[in-house]
Amino acid sequence: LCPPGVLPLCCRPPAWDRATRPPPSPLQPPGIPCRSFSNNKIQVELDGSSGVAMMKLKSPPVNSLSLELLTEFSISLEKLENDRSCRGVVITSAVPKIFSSGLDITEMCGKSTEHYGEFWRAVQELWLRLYSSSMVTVAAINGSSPAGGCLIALSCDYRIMAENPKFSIGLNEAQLGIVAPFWFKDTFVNVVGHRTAERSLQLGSLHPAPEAHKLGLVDELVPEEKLMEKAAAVMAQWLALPDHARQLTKTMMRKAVLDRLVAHREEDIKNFVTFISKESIQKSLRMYMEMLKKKKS
Ligand code: CO8
Repeated sequence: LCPPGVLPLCCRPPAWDRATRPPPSPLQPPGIPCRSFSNNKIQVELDGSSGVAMMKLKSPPVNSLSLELLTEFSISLEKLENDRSCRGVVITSAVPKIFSSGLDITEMCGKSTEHYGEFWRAVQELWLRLYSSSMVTVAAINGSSPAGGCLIALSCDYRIMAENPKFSIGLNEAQLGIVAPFWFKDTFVNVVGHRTAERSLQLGSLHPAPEAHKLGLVDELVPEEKLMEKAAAVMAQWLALPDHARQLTKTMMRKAVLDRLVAHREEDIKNFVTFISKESIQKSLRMYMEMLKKKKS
């Protein structure tokens, strides 16, 4: 039970319905830092003095976005969003060499249609929360970041990537025989522009870090050991501005894309379930998983 005057998380308006941060709770005096928290899949530490949280994905071996990780990710963002002392979040990985391998393919293979529906709703939920976040969001990309991993990074306000050319990033869905949905595409276009997005999406390209930087897919490259220092500096620059002006500007830039999914959410789930349930698509995904396993041996 929540204390009087505090809505439970599930009853609070989602971030994309709010132009600015929620009013302070009478039970939470300003200046009190929220506790750090972690679960099986995510570790969050909030620095009360700077108002910046460090969120680390820790789901080895490759931080694939399973239903559990997606859910924990959304809950963690919601907790920070509702904490007045938190103004920004750096998203990074606790797994060496991998930021996130994207959606967990095993969640999309050989499961029931109900499961596919639940899974896709969780993917939508995370994107809606992250893309509409009123916090400053910085992706510190310390490893490879294909498909859904790239979407997480694209949804942030700023992307800094470790300059290792072995790390790659992109929306490679076409390589798996699947199609990135319209809101993945919209998010990509908003970062790199139409032409670059069109070519990269059709080819399912994974861009090595230096190429990703050239295309504007990531904003900066830094040596891996400087990644967190750089993220803190970028965060300080963005937080130097008044929150409300930055938040309203962000809403203005992103609202049309967010509204499009909100308006077509159920239809998008239906489309996903129909598409992913097709035997031809299931076969492509199974072959892709086998290819990943063979690559090892
Ligand atoms: N999901 C599930 N398992 C995965 C995934 C994944 N996305 N990625 C890797 N794994 C598994 C591997 O199969 C392997 O399993 P096992 O140990 O049992 O053999 C284990 O994780 C480790 O993988 P690797 O040995 O390949 O690890 P490496 O460090 O050599 O490479 C990479 C890491 C670069 C991340 C590599 O694993 C890779 O390229 N993975 C595939 C990434 C990918 O293509 N993801 C796309 C997912 S689809 C998506 O996100 C958007 C879908 C939109 C759907 C729209 C439909 C309408």
